[in-house]
Amino acid sequence: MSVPLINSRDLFSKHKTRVDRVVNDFQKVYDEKPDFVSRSPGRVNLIGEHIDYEDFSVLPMAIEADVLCAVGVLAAGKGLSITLTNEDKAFAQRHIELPLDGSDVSIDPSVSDWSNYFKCGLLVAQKQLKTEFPEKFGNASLAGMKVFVSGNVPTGGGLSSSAAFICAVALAVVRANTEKSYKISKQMLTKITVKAEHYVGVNNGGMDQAASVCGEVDHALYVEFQPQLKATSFRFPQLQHSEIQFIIANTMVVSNKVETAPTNYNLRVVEVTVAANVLASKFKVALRKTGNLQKGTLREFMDAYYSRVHGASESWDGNIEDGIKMLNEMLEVVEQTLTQREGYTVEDAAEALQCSVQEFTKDYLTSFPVRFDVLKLYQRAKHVYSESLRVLQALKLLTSRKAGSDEHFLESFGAMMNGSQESCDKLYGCSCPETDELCRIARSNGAYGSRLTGAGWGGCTVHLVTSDNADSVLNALIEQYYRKRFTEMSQEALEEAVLVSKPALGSCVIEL
Ligand code: NG1
Ligand code: MG
Repeated sequence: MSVPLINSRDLFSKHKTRVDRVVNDFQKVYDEKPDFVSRSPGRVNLIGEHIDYEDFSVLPMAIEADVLCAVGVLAAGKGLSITLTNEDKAFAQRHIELPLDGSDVSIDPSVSDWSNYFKCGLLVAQKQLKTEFPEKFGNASLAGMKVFVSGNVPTGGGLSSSAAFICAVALAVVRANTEKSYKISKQMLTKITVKAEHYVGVNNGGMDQAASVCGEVDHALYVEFQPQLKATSFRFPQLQHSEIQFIIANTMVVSNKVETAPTNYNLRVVEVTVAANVLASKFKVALRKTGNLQKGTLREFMDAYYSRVHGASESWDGNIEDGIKMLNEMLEVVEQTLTQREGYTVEDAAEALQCSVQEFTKDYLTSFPVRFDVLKLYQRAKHVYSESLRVLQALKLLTSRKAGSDEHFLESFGAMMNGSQESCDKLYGCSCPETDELCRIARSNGAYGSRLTGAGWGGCTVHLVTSDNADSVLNALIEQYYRKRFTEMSQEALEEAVLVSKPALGSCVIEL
């Protein structure tokens, strides 16, 4: 399926107002009309945190908050540069010179600047265009562009403003450099943007891009990464008297992913990678080690272990019941194998992998900067397997709900969300006191389940409610959290910080 092309006349009024505004703003800055607008939304992850980079499936949905890029394409001979303007004055105007010979733009990950994210989207789009149209783009520059960006996904908030921005940019670059008849597929746009943030030093998985690109109105997504990337959309079950809803509440604690990566995000990726390899080495199974960054995942270990121990010729095919059985067995294996509960020093880890400290350092600690005293292999692996198990249980509950009361459904799904939060906090160490507080308030005022969403260490939380009790949970959060902590907060800011969210459309190009 290709990324949709939508005529601005067909947009719903709320979206239309935003698109009209960005078109107007473009005109004010550049004194001409843009050619088109590209759009990509943020996402909220319902369950399945920190497991996408281990190739386990996740359950996110795209949200209405999004990033819009109004684009004017420079005609041939009118310059090979990109001018970038952001509606938010905190992000100053930038110029990017496009290399004449079509070589890559340079990205310096040590400098924290918003234009780096633009360059990430630009770079992956360019690589794709070079692969698909080598004659046109092999040794030649892309078209110059004027861009006006407007985003309302909170940054550093766990709603994936970065993926929304990068996906909107990559889409804009492809659109600006191809014929009108050319349409990029959702799968291709996801595939190329998944690795884009690696250029700014974040070793992320692919959930955010898949959700942002593939989102559908009123549908959540089940995103699988193996054997290939696949997003299946589904509706929430109908309740008898009310409707399932999700509240998103921002802690207002901003976690800058790039700056905190060495002790937070990238360190977790290292810990689970080392855990997978220690398990593989103990059970004498081989992991597929492809490329420089990919050094084996807990999913690969699970597949390899199964083939080896159970003599199966194939690995797990995604069947829910089989997956539940296998993940339970993995939890047992972790319990018995990763016995150093207090953590592994570099020496301990090297010993477990039967290699020297130098080799260990070279293999695991040099691709992305990390800082730690010990690697918590037991805790991190236990989180990944138990969280993946919860995703399958949640999916089963969502898709095969025959009998059972609404209350039973809400309580079971909520319990999984609460279990996820507990695991993120205790085993993965990615919660924070503000997140805990929002979850406590929501639960004690009727939310069925509450958890952090996105990478954590601040950012947003998500809460399962129904249309019957959404207002009372919302009010409790406002009174007991926001009004108490942020006495000066405007109504507008409050409405952005805490809201009932609906599954929304993914990436699209808007024709004017
Ligand atoms: P956020 O915090 O929304 O950027 C990050 C990763 C995801 C995933 C989640 C944790 C990026 C771009 N995204 O999401 O791939 O690993 O954390 O589940 O870093
Ligand atoms: Mg992000």
